Amino acid sequence: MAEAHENYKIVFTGPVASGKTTAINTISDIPTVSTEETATDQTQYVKESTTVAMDYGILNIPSGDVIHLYGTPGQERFSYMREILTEGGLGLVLLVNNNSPKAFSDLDHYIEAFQDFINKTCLVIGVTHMDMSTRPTLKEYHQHLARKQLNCPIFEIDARNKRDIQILLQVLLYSLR
Ligand SMILES: Nc1nc2c(ncn2[C@@H]2O[C@H](COP(=O)(O)OP(=O)(O)O)[C@@H](O)[C@H]2O)c(=O)[nH]1
Ligand SMILES: [Mg+2]
Repeated sequence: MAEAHENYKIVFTGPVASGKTTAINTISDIPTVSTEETATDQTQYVKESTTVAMDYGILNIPSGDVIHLYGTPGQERFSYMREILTEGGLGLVLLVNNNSPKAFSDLDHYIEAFQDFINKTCLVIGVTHMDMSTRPTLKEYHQHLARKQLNCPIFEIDARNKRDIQILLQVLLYSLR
C-alpha cells in the first residue's frame, strides 16, 4: 500500500509589491492560481494589477509530502481573508519591500495583524528589493525586531530567485522542529 503523505500549508504575507505572487510562482510545482484584478483603490498608484483574493501554489518535497502555498491579498479591505488563509497553517513567511520608505512600518503592521498566528506557529522574514535599496540593512532589521522583543530568522531574498525562496521555506520548516 502506498505510504500516506502529509499535506502542509504555509502562508505568505506582506504589503503590495513585496513579491508574494512572484515568490509563489517561482517555487510552485504547478501553474499557480492567482486572482489578479485591476486595482481600484490607492494601490492602483503602485501597480496596475494587484492580488485581490489570494495566490495559490503547491510545492512537492522529497519526502513525498506536499506543501500548499497561500499568498494573502495585499489590500486592507480583504483582511477578513487572514483567518481563512491561516487556518491550519504551519507558519508565516512575511515579505517586505526594502525599496519602500514604509519598510519598517509595513513590517510592524503585518506582525501585529498576524500576531495570533505567529504566536501559535512560526515566522520567517524575507526582505526583497535589496538590489534596489540597500538601506535599511539586515542589521537594522534585527535591531528593529529586537526592540520589539522579537527574534526570528530574517533574510535578504529576491522573490524571482527559486533558491532564495527554498532557503526561506527550509528555515521555516526547521524552526518547527
Ligand atoms: N528588483 C527586484 N524586483 C523584485 C524582487 N522581488 C520581487 N520583485 C518584483 O517586484 C514586483 C512585485 O512583485 P509581486 O510578486 O507582484 O508583489 P505582491 O504584490 O506582493 O504579490 C514584481 O515585478 C517582481 O518581479 C527583488 O528582490 N528585486
Ligand atoms: Mg500579488
